[in-house]
Amino acid sequence: MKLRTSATSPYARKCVIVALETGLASRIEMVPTSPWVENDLPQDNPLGRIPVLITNGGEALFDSPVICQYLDSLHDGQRLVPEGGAARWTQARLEALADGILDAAVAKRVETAMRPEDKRWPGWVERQGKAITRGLDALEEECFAWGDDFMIGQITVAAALGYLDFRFAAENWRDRRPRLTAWYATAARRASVAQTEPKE
Ligand SMILES: N[C@@H](CCC(=O)N[C@@H](CS)C(=O)NCC(=O)O)C(=O)O
Repeated sequence: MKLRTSATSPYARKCVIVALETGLASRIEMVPTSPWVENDLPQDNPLGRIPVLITNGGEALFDSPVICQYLDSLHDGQRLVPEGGAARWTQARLEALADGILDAAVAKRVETAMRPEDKRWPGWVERQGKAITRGLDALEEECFAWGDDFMIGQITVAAALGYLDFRFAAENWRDRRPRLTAWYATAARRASVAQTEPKE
């Protein structure tokens, strides 16, 4: 299998964490790909986004939730994406919440760091910022219930918090969120999380 990935993409990071947690990483060739430069990425994903997983059968899978589900179907260990029961929906919702924080943070990053200054829209940045704040506040309320779980929902939360540290460190998401801060301090020590810290 090949994973089109980048060391800065939090969505790709989710997939690599799943690969490490499930022991599949050695079966995946990492193919560094930037979605922002002209290349053949659209041949694999018409949306021009990473991550994309090319299976051994040659199928190109995207986006990150689909790739994580696929990887989780390839091992015999503890499922990271629960197959059924209440846990399935709890994890799916948490993944959607953390992916949504990421979507807002990536949109804010594009608006503040990539869009030409004369074309920026401060109201859009403010809207994304509010979504991030509300999402983090929800995680602060909910994280006490996670216990030792580190499944697809918590993996996505770790990717989201790591991205905020990477791109928006000055905004200090830890402020007034002691439970989430403590949870992430523990999660960040896992080998799969520590090894995938984002870098330029
Ligand atoms: N929902 C997608 C989001 C993927 C995504 O937005 N990836 C970014 C890199 S972090 C990208 O490729 N952006 C290029 C673009 O949107 O044109 C997923 O979960 O994989």
